[in-house]
This record gives sequence, structure tokens and C-alpha cells, in this order.
Amino acid sequence: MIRFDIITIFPAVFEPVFNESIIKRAKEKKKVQIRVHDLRTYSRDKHKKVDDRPFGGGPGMVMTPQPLFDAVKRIKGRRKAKVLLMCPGGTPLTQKKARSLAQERNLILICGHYEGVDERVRQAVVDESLSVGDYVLTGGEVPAMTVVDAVTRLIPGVLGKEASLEDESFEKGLLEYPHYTRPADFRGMKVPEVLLSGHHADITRWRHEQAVKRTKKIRPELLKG
Ligand code: 21W
Repeated sequence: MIRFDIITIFPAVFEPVFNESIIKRAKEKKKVQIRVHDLRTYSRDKHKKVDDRPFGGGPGMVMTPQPLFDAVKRIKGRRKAKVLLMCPGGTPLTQKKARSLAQERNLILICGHYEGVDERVRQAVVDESLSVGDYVLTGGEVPAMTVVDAVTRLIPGVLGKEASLEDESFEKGLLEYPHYTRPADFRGMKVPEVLLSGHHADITRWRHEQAVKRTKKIRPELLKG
């Protein structure tokens, strides 16, 4: 069982995502526990403010330290937890990173907003900053969902047997080969003959060739490793 605690100013956006499909079943099977916390409830400001203008000037707002320090302290309680800040300048999330996070017991995810968080939060509260890719989003909520999703499916017993076996046999570092299902001829577009042949060695070789071809074309950097 991994416990995720998410700190956000938009708690409602997580509900639909975590209450469907595999994440929902993982919660029901007690493989994960997910708690979403509204950062504003930790603000001691009379207007529940969680941001302020940056010292030194410049555009935008910065998330103030007090609500984040208090939220993490309260949520941690006496438990040990790894605190992750979702941040465009963080370490890139990779499958390897997801596998390593899946070994943790307690993960606290802070969703960044505005220009970012006060540096003292990073220094004193955050263990690691994580980015989900080199593009600009509106906040850390979708990245936090991405982390929960990527980590949850790696917990033993979350995926069905079929999917986990498929995962093991997935050729490391290659994109997927093309998939086909019935009909064998859809509006004149035919399924490659080899897949209908029943020759498993031929099928395996064809799929590998296709995976390499596709990787060369779309993600050549994956082949350089
Ligand atoms: C977007 C926060 C822009 C801050 C240099 C100086 C979390 C994210 C986010 C956001 C800025 C992730 C700047 C991939 C993402 C996230 C919101 C301010 C401007 N640069 N992974 N000032 N992409 N994004 N940066 O956007 O919170 S993980």
C-alpha cells in the first residue's frame, strides 16, 4: 500500500480522475490510498491567501511558505514521507523514476502554481522536484495525476495478469509494434499476412523489426543507449 497526499489549490480536479478505472480499483483493493488536501485551509491569512508578490520585483505571484510548511507538517504527522514538488524545472519523470517512487510508502505531492514556490519551501520541505516534460502547463495538478498514475500501475496486483506479463516482455527502450484486431480486412486495409500465419517465431521477429523501425523514425535518441 502506497499512500499519496496531494497538496493543491484545486482539490476538485482530482476527483474524476482518481474515481475511475485502474486507480479506482487500486483504491478498492487497498493497493493505494489517495488524499487530496486544499492548501487554502492551511493559510493563516484572514483571506486564505496562499501567494504574494515576489521580492525584487517582476511579474506574477509566488506561493508563500507558511501554508506549505504547515500543510506538509500536519500531513506527515509522525510518518516518514518523501515530499515531491511538481515544478517545470524539476527532474524529468521517467519510467525508471516511477519504478523508484513505487518503492516508497508515503509520497506527498505539492502542486506548484503562479511563478513557483518560495525558495525556502524547496530548501526545508521538498525532497525532490519533478517535471513531466519540456512544455508549459498551468499548474502542477496534471503532473501530480501523472505521477500517481505512473506509480500506481507499478504496484503488484494493480494490473491484471495479462497486462503485467505484457509489461515484462515489452522490449526495453523501443516503441510498441503495430497492433491489429478483427476484421482482417477493414475497408480494403489488410492486416499484415505474417500475423495471420500462426508462425510465432516469424511474428516475434516481425514485431521486433517494426518496433525498431518505428523507434528509428519517431524516437531515434532511444536507440543510442
Ligand atoms: C508554469 C509554473 C510556468 C511556473 C523561468 C523563470 C509542474 C509543470 C508544472 C508553471 C511557471 C511540470 C519561468 C512540465 C509544467 C507546473 C506551471 C513559471 C516561468 N521560467 N512539468 N520563470 N511542465 N507548471 N516559469 O509546466 O507547475 S510539473
